[in-house]
Amino acid sequence: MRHFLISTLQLKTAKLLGLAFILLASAHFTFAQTTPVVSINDLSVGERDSDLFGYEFTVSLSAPSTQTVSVRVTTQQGTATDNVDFGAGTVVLNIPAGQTSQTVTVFIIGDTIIETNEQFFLNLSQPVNCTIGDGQGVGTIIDDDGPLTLLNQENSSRGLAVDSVFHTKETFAINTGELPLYTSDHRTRIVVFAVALKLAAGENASAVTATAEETGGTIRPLTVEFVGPVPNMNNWLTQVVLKLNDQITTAQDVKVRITLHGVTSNPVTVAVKPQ
Ligand SMILES: [Ca+2]
Ligand SMILES: [Ca+2]
Repeated sequence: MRHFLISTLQLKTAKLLGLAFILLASAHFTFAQTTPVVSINDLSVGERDSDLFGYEFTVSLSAPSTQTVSVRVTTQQGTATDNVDFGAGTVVLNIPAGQTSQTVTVFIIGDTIIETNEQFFLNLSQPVNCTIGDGQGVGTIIDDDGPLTLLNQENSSRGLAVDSVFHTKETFAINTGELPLYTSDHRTRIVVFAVALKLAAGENASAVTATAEETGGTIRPLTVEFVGPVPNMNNWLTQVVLKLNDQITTAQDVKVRITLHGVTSNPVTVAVKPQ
């Protein structure tokens, strides 16, 4: 792994802010004759509340080359601001012969300001021994300081929810009888997905409570069994596993809410049915 320093001016800025703005690049191995096409991916990343946290973009070749390939990668601010929301900089990536990708780490600067999601860009230029395909990576910084929010299905008040074992969608059977045999109580667990769910240090699922509001208005508690990040989502999405309550005795839509630190989320609708 190599460290690429940026410009002197940016470094001075970095020192002023007490931050070290560097891009890290690391190479991956894997070989071709024709001029490869170089591209960069897009990323959505979680903001966090303080300090810097690095996220890796991947610059990849359409095929390995027999020559060293290089391309310049430069950050560009969009709604996200240079050296306020992310560490700005530029770096020349060399991809040695036979290799097909390198990663570029961009450091996101956490804050506790409520704001909209913000974007910045990573632009590819000055290709050597390659041509540029998708030359712009879009970085979206997902704010985590706004209201605790459960995700809906697109254009719907219905919750984004899946069975925790089978990943099937609603309707969810509350009591699955003899099947499945994964739990002795045969009660279904569902996963709902939240943004801006921030556990304090040392906290776990016990800090979160959940309810299901029946169509008649009765509030049923739901046991919160797990709260944690969704893997490979760069820390912006949290999964919450809820055990359904068999005091709900008729098939219906219920409104699910979660609460953390005295703040309750939006309701999302989920269809359930007793077995
Ligand atoms: Ca934040
Ligand atoms: Ca923020």
